[in-house]
Amino acid sequence: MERTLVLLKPDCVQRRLMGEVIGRFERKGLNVIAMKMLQVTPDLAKKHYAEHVSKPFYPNLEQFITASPIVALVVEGLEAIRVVREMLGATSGLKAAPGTIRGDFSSSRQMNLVHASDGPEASAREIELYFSQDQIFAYEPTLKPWFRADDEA
Ligand code: 3AN
Repeated sequence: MERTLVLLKPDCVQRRLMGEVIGRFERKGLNVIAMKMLQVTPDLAKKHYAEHVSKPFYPNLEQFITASPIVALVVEGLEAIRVVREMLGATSGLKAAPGTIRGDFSSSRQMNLVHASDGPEASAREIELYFSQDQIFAYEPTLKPWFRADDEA
């Protein structure tokens, strides 16, 4: 099982797309094991986007991500990090394939609706930024036998 951090960014919340996006993860068979609404502070933005802080586009990125509340989730599933990234599609909504979340609902690189961790190290680091251990609920979904066979783990 893998865990990945997902953020429904300000544009996703403002455009009333939270249910659509969370619904796609649920219908795929992924497990939402933590969720909260929060307003990202400039300090948290700098930690989250540490790799982008020195880039010229960072001030705009920080302005956007701190402008309005977001929803943070921890999503769990087999190969969840790759699976969720593929469900989001390419970074720019203009390049993202139809059928992906960004491909279907975004036409922007900045307002691309959803963030998801891009690897196991990022996922561990990002989950810790947003959630304490007691805010994460590992539970076995009772529907599991209807999502995959026993030998698929
Ligand atoms: P992803 O969200 O697919 O992981 P990242 O982490 O490369 O994409 O980028 C995060 C955000 O940083 C993007 N949504 C965008 O707002 C901004 N960004 C990334 N690369 C550029 C760029 N070359 N020019 C402007 N903004 C960028």
